Amino acid sequence: MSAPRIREFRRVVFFTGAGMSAESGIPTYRGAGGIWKEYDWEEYACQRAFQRDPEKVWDFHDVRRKTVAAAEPNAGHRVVAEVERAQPDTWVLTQNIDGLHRRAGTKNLVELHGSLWRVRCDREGKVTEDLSVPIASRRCACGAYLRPDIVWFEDALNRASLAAAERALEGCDLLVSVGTSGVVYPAAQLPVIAMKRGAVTVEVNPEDTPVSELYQHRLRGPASAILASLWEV
Ligand code: BV8
Repeated sequence: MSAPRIREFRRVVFFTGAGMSAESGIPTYRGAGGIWKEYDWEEYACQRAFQRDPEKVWDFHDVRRKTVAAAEPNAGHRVVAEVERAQPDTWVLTQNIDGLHRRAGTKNLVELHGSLWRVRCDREGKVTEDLSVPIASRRCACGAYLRPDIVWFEDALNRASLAAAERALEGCDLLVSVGTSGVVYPAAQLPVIAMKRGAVTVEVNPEDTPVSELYQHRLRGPASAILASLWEV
């Protein structure tokens, strides 16, 4: 079966993971050079670690802010944003926290795991955008620590984000999964909604993943080249 052409569909959903930003120089989580190989998430990226040592968690997240701030959206992000400009019913459901889809111009965006560029008061829960690198203040005006507004392991995902993702998947006619190992739940479960609704499904990844067999088309290669080929006239 030849690869589907994005221009032949009206309601496209891109489901993206860390591999979408690999060509921007941002490390993925698993596999070669994965961030969890260098930093144990239980030490640096979960509420328990934050309660235990907020300064250590902030030091780690300042390193990530610096890495991501130096990165640019890549050609793959730009194709995804171009698809939305041409086909307004396009949605991007990303597990990434780097903000690169937004910087590339994507508007219909659900950040399932939050964003490195938002912070939340650990006492009041108030969320604000903060682009400072390193973070200008690690504390809220109320005196409590700010924490990154990121969905860490054992954090529940935002219900409104999940509902928006489910709505997009229920209505899509093409699902393109890009650069995800498909092992983190409940996000990993979301593509099944589109599959059950009969959408055409594509997996874009240089390697096979534990969920590859769920997809009708498995396109092996880097995100930017494959997405460009799916979008070309
Ligand atoms: C929840 C935050 C419940 C951001 C992340 C035991 C204990 C505790 C929890 C669990 C447990 N067992 C199961 C769970 C549930 C857990 C889970 O799923 N664990 C897995 C690992 C077994 N899930 C959770 O904890 C979730 N919360 O369940 O809460 C609850 C419910 C109600 C009330 C209270 C609580 C929260 C999940 C979110 C965790 N947050 N990180 C951060 O700190 O960075 S995880 C991390 O994984 C990122 O968010 C990331 O987005 C996500 C998925 O990873 P991928 O994006 O797929 O990246 P990965 O590196 O894995 O793969 C990259 C892929 O790209 C590869 O396939 C590679 O081949 C490909 N690639 C490489 N180069 C390219 C490329 N592709 C294209 N082009 C290229 N050039």
